[in-house]
Order: sequence, then C-alpha cells, then structure tokens
Amino acid sequence: VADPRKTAAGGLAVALADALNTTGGMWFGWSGNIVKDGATGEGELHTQQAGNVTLATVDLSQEDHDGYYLGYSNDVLWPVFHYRLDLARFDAGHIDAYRRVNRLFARKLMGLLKPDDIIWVHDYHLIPLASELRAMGCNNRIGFFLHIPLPPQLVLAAIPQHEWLMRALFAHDLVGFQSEADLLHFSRYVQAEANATALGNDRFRAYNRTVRAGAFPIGIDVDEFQALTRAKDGMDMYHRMKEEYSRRKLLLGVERLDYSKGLPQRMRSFRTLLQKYPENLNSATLIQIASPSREDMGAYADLLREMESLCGSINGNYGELDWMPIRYMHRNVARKRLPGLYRAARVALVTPLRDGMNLVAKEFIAAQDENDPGVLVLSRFAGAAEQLEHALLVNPYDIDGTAEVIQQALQMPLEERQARHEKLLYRIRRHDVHWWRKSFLDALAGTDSTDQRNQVSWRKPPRNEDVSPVNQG
Ligand code: ADQ
Repeated sequence: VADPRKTAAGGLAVALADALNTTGGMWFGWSGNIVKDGATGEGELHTQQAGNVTLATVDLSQEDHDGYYLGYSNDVLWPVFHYRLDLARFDAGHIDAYRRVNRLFARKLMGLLKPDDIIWVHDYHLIPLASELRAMGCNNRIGFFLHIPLPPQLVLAAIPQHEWLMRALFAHDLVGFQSEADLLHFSRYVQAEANATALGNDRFRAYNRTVRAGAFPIGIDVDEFQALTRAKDGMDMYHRMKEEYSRRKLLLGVERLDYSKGLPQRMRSFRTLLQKYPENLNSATLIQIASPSREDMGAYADLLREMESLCGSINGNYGELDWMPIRYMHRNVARKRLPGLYRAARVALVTPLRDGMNLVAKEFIAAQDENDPGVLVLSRFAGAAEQLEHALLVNPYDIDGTAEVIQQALQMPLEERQARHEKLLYRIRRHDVHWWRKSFLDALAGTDSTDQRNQVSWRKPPRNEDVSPVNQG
C-alpha cells in the first residue's frame, strides 16, 4: 500500500488515490513491514487516515513474507505468467503460505467491510482473496485487475494449482486484463479446461458462476506527467542532458532490473548496432537505468551479474577515452527528474520479452517535445504494443533485427518522427489512467450477479501432498 499523499508514489498510486478521494474509501493491503516470526504484531491491522482515504495495512511474518511474496507470488506466478517456466520454482510449501496470507487478508478485510462497499482487487498476489471473502459470506461486488500478462492455456497449466487459481477468478464479478491477447488466453483456458460457456458480451459461465472478463489497458496520467516534464526539476535535467550529449545521440532504457524486461538482449542488440553501423561509434550512447528489484532472489542476482559483465565488455571493446557506449546505472531516478531524461533522449528502447502493459513507453511519449520528438522502439510482446502500433515494433529475441530497427530510429527524419509521435500521443491521451479506472469501475458497477454470489462452493486449495504432478491427473 502506497501513501497517496506522497507524489513519489507514481501513476498507479495517483490514479487509485483519485478514485478513492472522490468517493472516500479504503486502501487495504500489506504494510511492507516484516515482523519476526511469532512476535506480537504479526497480522495486526494498522489504520491511518490520508484525507478521506483510510489506509489499512497488515504486517507479515518473515515466514509468510518468504513463502507468500518471494515464494509463490514471485517465484511461481511471476515467472509463469511471463512465460518463463524455466525460472519457476514450484517448491512445496509456497502454496500454503500464499493461501494462508490471502486468508489472513480476507479475515482482516471482512471486519472492515460495509454491505454496499465495492472491492477492487489488484494483481497476482491476491488471486484467491475474493474466494476467501466469499467463503466468509461476503456478498459485495468484487472486481479483479491483473497487471501482468496471462499466458496461454498450456503454459498456465504448468502451475500445479492452475485449476484452483482460475476457479478463484470466478469469485469476482469482473476480471480485467491489460490486453486483448490476455483476454483471449483467459477465454481459451476456461473453455478448454473448465468447459466454460461463452455467454457473449465477454461473460463466461463455469463453476456454477458467471463472470465478466474484459481488456482494460492501463494508461498514465498524461497531464500530470507533462506538468512534471515542464516543472523545474524536469527541465533542469533536460537541459543538463542536452548539453552533456550535444555531440552525441542519446538512447535510453529505464526499468526495474527484471528478467522480463529483456535487458541482456537489448545490450546485445546495441553491440550489434555498433558493429554493423560504425557511424554510431563515438556517437550513440545508451543510458540504461535499471532499478534494484527483488534482489534477494536467485534469478535476479544472476541477471545483475550478466548485465555487469555485458556492459563491461561492450564498454571495454568499443569505448574511447572520451566516449563510453553504455552508461549503466543500477539505481532509481527521482520521479520528478525522469521526464527530463526521457525528453533529452533521441530513442527510447522499451524491449521487454513479455510485459503486461509497460508504462515507461507511455511516459516517454508524454514527455517528448512535439516539435522535435524522440522515437519509441517497442517490443511487440509488451501489452502496450496493441495500442502503440505507430512506434517501431521489434522482436527483442531477434538481436540483428532489433539492431536494424534501432538504426532506423536513429536515422528517422523529423517529419516522420512528428507524425508518429502525434498518433502515439493521441492514443495515450484517449486511454489514460483516468479512462482505465472509470471504464473498469463502470463495467464493475454494470455487472449484475448478486443472485449468484452464494451459489458456488469454494473448494479448498490442494494441500502440499496433493499438488505433486503425479496427483494432478
Ligand atoms: P512494472 O513491471 O513495474 O509494472 P512499468 O509498467 O514499466 O513496469 O512501470 C514502471 C514504473 O516505475 C514507471 O512509472 C517508471 O517510470 C517507474 N520506474 C521504473 N524504473 C525506474 C527507475 N530506475 N527509476 C525511477 N522510476 C522507475 C507492472 C507490470 C507492467 C504494467 C504495470 C502497471 O509489469 O506491465 O504496465 O504494472 O499495470
């Protein structure tokens, strides 16, 4: 739970705070604090007031944090939902913690609910929250939004508890995805695995319940981001970078250091660019900012080492006394300075291997000078590609192909840059974060399923001994 009064909280926190501020409401979730196992305070509910929004948070024990957050959420659901079965660790025990914490949250939340409250659940950490609430007799309207991709049926089916997870989605009245591709995966999964009936209007019937599902691509607050760009810190950053790189062409990548973001592939494409198009030597400079993320997990430590070694070798092989091809920074940039950096870049490289949406792509567009805009190179595997087809779309696995497109971006004439930027800006304005919030909440308000909320029997999740592949048959 982010404190919506702090501007550092960013786009999503701002959008949700807006929604809550207009009606008043409560933001419920993990406090971010871990208390020692068995210590008093474990699972204790804290509330504080932020304007007319109540922040209600629960602390987690070390064991619950490790099993629920690091274990099941980030070592099972995150890799599988990003198509990385090779990185998933289906260790027994994690599912128990995942269920235990969701049940703990449900219990704490249940005591705070009023009968006409609308509940909006966010993301993969909380898939079974609604079914736990329903089992406790909760009849409120509940919507769920998945911020990450939903993989195809056969990838999803690798999770030993896939059937239980997907059944839990049917405890909601509305389930929202980032893209049409995700919605299609949902529809195919439930029809193939749960014998669901598609009722039309994006409604599906399975497990004795009807759920509505839709694609609600998340956006950014374009006006807020443009105001940040024009503010002093943004402009200072912009001028500093413009001056520093006046004789060079600046390329930029910004993300969390995560294996879904395609960073090593991007570095290799940049290396190929320098090899194949030597006019970029001593000129093209890639600033790569990768903020630390989930550092206590093995796959992330491996990625950190790989990035350090790749950037070191590219700089060692191609660098000059007065020019380094890559400036790699393993840290955060202050949100108020980020737009200035985006605006100073000639090309943004947003090349995830898989991404639910990707807000960096949209922020980059919002921050550009429309008279002299930069070019967005975007992975076709980011959810954002469905809306932003006027970017230069790439397949990030294709190292040579991506290098060619980066060269095209660096060479793009002003007129074409302007024409593409105009279309992209139109898209991100039309589907901004306020549109996203309103369209989801309107769709949720329009669902009509009070009559069926109690009909389904919520099956217990499999216990450890039941989740081995042998028993899945
Ligand atoms: P993320 O995977 O975190 O989000 P993204 O959508 O790109 O990815 O959002 C990242 C946010 O953090 C942006 O606002 C960006 O400006 C900021 N940020 C990233 N790196 C930063 C850095 N080094 N310094 C400062 N700020 C940084 C998940 C899903 C996405 C989905 C979002 C929202 O994985 O696919 O778009 O949720 O639904």
